[in-house]
Amino acid sequence: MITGATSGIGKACAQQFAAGGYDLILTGRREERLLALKQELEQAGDIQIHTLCFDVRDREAVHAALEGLPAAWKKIAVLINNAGLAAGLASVSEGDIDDWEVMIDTNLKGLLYVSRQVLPWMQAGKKGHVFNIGSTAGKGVYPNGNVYCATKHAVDALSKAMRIDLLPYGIKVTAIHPGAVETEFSLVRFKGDAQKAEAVYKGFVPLEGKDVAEIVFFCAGLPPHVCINDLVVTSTAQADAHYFHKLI
Ligand code: NDP
Ligand code: 8X3
Repeated sequence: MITGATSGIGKACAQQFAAGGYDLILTGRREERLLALKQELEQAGDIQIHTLCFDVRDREAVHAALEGLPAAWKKIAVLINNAGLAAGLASVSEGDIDDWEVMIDTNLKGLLYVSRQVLPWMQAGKKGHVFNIGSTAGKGVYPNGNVYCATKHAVDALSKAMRIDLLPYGIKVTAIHPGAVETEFSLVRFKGDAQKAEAVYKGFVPLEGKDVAEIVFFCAGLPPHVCINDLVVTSTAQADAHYFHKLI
């Protein structure tokens, strides 16, 4: 099951796991994209795709969508908590409080709502693998990134905590912390301003969604006794949350 499969890292994970023969539950708010991806992936391989259209911020909708899954689909082997976003880039004194709410509700509470629903099913089967997509912004901070960075620090903390809680059930928890990946992320952050979004990836070769997806797939394929707990991956031009070597 992949949250936020309509774009970027989540979509690339869907393509990667589909190519690896996994049946998939794909979620997001943009139904037409989910259906197009389902058609593309089912045509390409002998797999089944179940799509669920909901907003991860909507606690009732998360519950209803997942409870409504047919029993066979509730045997989730891998959960990729990927849905997330940044909204705005401004100092704490100037930030838009609505943007803060959206980031906290999506990146933190949404991840919790989905996990709260799926984890008991994994626990019942005494196996499973949870991937939380954090960020280099969860390991360090950068100017005006304040609340986004705080949500990703929280994802980092939750991943550590989930790992401990799930240890008795043999469930793996892998936190993946990518640096800059060229997706719709910056377009969303800058509210559709394509020029601002493109500028983020100028002067260096950023990661692509596929780069992250390949790593997630590799981690998911490790033997049952091996777990990569925490993984930071950046473009070769990025050293940490803040420091880039850009040729511009
Ligand atoms: P995209 O904007 O390309 O994709 C974001 C995905 O999240 C979309 O599928 C979107 O689906 C989904 N999503 C967002 N809000 C909601 C919501 N409220 N309910 C349900 N789904 C939602 O960005 P990325 O692929 O880059 O981002 C994926 C994850 O990776 C995020 O958690 C992001 O923070 C993280 N990340 C991104 C990096 C980057 O540089 N791009 C680097 C490090 C981490 P829809 O709009 O259809 O609902
Ligand atoms: C997304 C990458 O650098 O915009 O997490 O925070 S960054």
